[in-house]
Amino acid sequence: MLDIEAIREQFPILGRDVHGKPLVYLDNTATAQTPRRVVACLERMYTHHHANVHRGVHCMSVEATDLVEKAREDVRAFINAPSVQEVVFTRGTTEGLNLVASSYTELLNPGDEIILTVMEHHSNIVPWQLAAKRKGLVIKVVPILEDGSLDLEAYRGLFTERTRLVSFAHVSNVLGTVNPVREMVAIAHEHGCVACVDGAQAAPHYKIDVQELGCDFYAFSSHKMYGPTGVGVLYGRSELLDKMPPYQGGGEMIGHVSFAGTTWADLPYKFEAGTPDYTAIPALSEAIAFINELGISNIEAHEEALYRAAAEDLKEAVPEARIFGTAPHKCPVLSFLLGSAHHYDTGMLLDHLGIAVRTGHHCAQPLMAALGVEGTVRASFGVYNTLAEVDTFLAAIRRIAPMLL
Ligand code: C6P
Repeated sequence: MLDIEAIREQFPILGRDVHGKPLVYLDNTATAQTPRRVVACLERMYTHHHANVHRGVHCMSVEATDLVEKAREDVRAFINAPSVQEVVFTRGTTEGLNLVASSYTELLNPGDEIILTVMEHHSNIVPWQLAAKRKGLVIKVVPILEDGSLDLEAYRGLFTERTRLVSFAHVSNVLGTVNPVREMVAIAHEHGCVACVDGAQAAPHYKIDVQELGCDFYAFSSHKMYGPTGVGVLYGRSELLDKMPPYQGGGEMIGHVSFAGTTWADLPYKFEAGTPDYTAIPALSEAIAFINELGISNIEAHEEALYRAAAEDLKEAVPEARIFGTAPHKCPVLSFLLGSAHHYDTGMLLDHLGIAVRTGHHCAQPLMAALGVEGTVRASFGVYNTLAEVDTFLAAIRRIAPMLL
């Protein structure tokens, strides 16, 4: 059992008011709040170790470099990657996916096929569209079933002898569906394809073991898992990263530069052009320690209880409520509409009562089209949310529903 009140103490922001009401923060899927220890680490980096990494022989640069490399090892252990060479620091999930879409597709040929799913975030669609246009690739899309699960039969049916890669979300940011990654990766591998996983919404909630999942690439963001903004991780299998051309050029990623020709640094630095966010990277490591100390399965159980309470009582509070995403295995994301009320109006009224939810298409317009809606209201839970906050949320829903319906 987690001591949620003690956990909340670590998040000073949760004590603030919004429009004169105590904040109820239910937008964790967009960004989770940061505990004091993460903020303290950022401050320490600026006040004690603020020097560029991998460059200086001076003490502070060496310290900052050591902290970044320690964080790389912490990330490696967090996702059980075989080697730190396979842990690339990025700006976030979006950059990780762009890296793969831009660089891996250089190894493909016109007419080769890529499989995506209709539930993808735009950051796992648009980079592939850009690559498809550049390289003449064909994109195929897996549909969803009524409950928001992926249609696995359709997935199997999309493979042809030209399929080279699949890229899909571990967890949908709208439906909360947890996809059967291991099975989907195994199917991709049976067809000789590479499997890339968008782990943005899984990393804060579930144990990630890239070896057990079997995936070739796995991307996630720090700011969704109680870490600082501006940093993310791309795991890539070294055999593939070795074959891929650099994504960006600049300092750090080179072996030797001359006008006659330039060589690349070893992994992972070949994919880390320019000064990394060396203040945020150690703070990500602090967020990992926060998660590990609480225990990811305890976090999962607590959030599951919050989600169940909210989803069950929402239907009771407002019979006209429509919930999007009811797959048996889903994470604590509650996407809904109150009858025909506009998602924006619902979100605005909730905000005036101090409750932060996200509204709109959630950067998943093809999914919205498949659901036949323009947008939804999304309440998403983190480890510091309480059942009392779920009650506040439901009381607010009961109060605003008559104004909207
Ligand atoms: N989803 C949401 O409110 P970045 O912005 O790079 O940290 O993460 C992008 C991203 C990629 N994949 C999935 C499944 C995501 O949910 C996100 C970010 C946020 O749903 C902000 S749009």
